[in-house]
Amino acid sequence: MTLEIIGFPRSNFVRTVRMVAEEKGVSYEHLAELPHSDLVKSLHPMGQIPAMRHDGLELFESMAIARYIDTVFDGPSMVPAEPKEEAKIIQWASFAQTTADRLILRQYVVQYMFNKDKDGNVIRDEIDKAIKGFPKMFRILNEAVSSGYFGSDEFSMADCFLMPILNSGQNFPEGKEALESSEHLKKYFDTLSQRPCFANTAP
Ligand SMILES: N[C@@H](CCC(=O)N[C@@H](CS)C(=O)NCC(=O)O)C(=O)O
Repeated sequence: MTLEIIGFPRSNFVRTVRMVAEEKGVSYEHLAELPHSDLVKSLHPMGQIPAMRHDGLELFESMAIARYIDTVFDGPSMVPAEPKEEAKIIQWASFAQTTADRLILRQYVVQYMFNKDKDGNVIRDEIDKAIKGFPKMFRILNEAVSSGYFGSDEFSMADCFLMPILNSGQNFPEGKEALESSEHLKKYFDTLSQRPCFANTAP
């Protein structure tokens, strides 16, 4: 049965799981469903994306989906085989999925996109709070990519979690400034932007 990845392409987490599939060379059907569509609600108790169907299995949560695709299909492994190295990659992937996503996507990007007054002007309060956390967050990320990839000197699942978040953040002024003033992170972002798994999943 064909792998189905369900979720609107602008979602960073949908892009993460598509990047894993692309990087491994797994063919899949992409159903570009919005959160809370009837199909998504039938697959995820909170109506969130991404969701996945394959061979009788229904799954949600990007980490579970990414690991399932990595384990079940042929192609290059997205985590190292050595347990300590694997743990480090999952550590950074989880850091991106939880802490970096919360600050850069939910508390910043989403505010720019959806937190507007009745005249359509962005309400700055939440954005101004979020950007206070940028220096520390971007310092951590800058250091973590200094060997070329996220927490590693080889491409891994952690990069599939981080790249879509950085990409969304740099669409807005303070995110762009924070990325451009982080030497290693800027180089990392520019290099990985050319990688087919990222380029092929552009929204
Ligand atoms: N922990 C979940 C988070 C999924 C998530 O937040 N998805 C967003 C889109 S990027 C969504 O569906 N938002 C709509 C909502 O939360 O109601 C995962 O990693 O898959």
